[in-house]
Amino acid sequence: MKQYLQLVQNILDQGSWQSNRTGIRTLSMPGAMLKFDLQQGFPAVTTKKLAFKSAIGEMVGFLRAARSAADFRALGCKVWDQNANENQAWLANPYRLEADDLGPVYGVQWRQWPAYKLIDQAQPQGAAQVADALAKGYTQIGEVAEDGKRQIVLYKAIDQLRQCLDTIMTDPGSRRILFHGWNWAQLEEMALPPCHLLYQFLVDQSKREISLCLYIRSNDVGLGTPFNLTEGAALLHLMGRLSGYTPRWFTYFIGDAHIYENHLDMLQEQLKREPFESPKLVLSDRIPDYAVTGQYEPEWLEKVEPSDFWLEGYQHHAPLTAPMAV
Ligand code: UFP
Repeated sequence: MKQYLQLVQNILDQGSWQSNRTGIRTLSMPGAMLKFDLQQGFPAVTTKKLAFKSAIGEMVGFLRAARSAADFRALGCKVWDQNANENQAWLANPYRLEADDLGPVYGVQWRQWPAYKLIDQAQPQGAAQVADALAKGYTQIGEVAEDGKRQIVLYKAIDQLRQCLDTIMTDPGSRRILFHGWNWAQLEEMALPPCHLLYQFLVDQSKREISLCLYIRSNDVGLGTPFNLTEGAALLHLMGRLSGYTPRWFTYFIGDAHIYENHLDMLQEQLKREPFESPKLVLSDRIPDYAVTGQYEPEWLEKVEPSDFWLEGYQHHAPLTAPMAV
C-alpha cells in the first residue's frame, strides 16, 4: 500500500484547492492511477484500521441491487445513512420514496439497468426487430404515437454483472466485458451519482488469470479510496472464484483525486507511519470454485454473505477517523 501513501503525498505536493458542493474545500489532482498485483496481497490500507466489514457489506449490498440505507445497515454498512437522510438536496428530491431510500444507485444499475426500445412497426424490419427484442427478454409495455408514427415500446432490466460473468465463461477473449453505472436517464433519481462507475474485466486465457480495470470519476482519498480499493479487489476475487480464474491485476483509475481539508491531519499522521505487509483475502469454501467443481453457479453473485470474506494476516496501525463530506 505504499502506492496509496504516494498518491496522498502527490496530492499534498501538487494538488490545488477547489471548492465543491459539500462546502468543505479539497486539495485536488486531475487523474491518478494505482495498480496492484493481487497475487502479492490484498490492497488493504495498513497505516490505519480498514473498515473491512463495512466495505464488504456495501459490496454485497450492491450485488443484491440494494437501494435503501436500511439494507446496507443490515449488511453491516452504515456509510449510506447520511446520504439517505441528511443531504438536504436529496431530502427535497421528488424521487426520494421514503426514509432511507437512495434511489437506483450502483447495484440497481449493475443488476437492473433499465433498457427501452422504441420500434416503428411500419418500417420493413419492424416485425423482425420486435421478434428479436422479445427473444432477448424484452417485454412489450405499450405503444406511443409520435409525428403520426406508431412505435412499440419494449422494456428489459439488464443484469450487466451477470452478463459479464456469462461472457467471461463463454467468450473470455472478449474486450467488451464491462459494466457501467453512469445512467444519464436516472442520475437525478439517485441520492449520489456513482463515483466508481466503469468496471472492465480482462481474462488471460494462457495464464488462467482475471484482471479488473476500474474507473472512479471522483474519489475522496482519505476515506473513499481505502474503501473502494477493498470493494473492487474483493469483487475481482469473487468473479475469479465463480469463473475459475486467478485474480491478478487490479488497476484503479481516478478522475478527480481529492483530499478534504478536514482529512489533512489524519493523512499527515498516516504518512508518518510505516506500512505493514499486505494481508491476504480469503473467500469462504462455501463459494464454489469453478476451477475445482467445473460447475457454473452464477447465482452466488446474490448468495454471498459479508461473512464469506475475511482478511488473513492483517496488521495495521491504530484506527483514525475523520468526518465524511455529504
Ligand atoms: N466517494 C468516494 N467513493 C465512493 C462514493 C463517494 O470517494 O464510493 F460513493 C466520494 C467522492 C466525493 C463524494 O468526495 O464522495 C461524491 O461527491 P461528488 O458526487 O460531488 O463527486
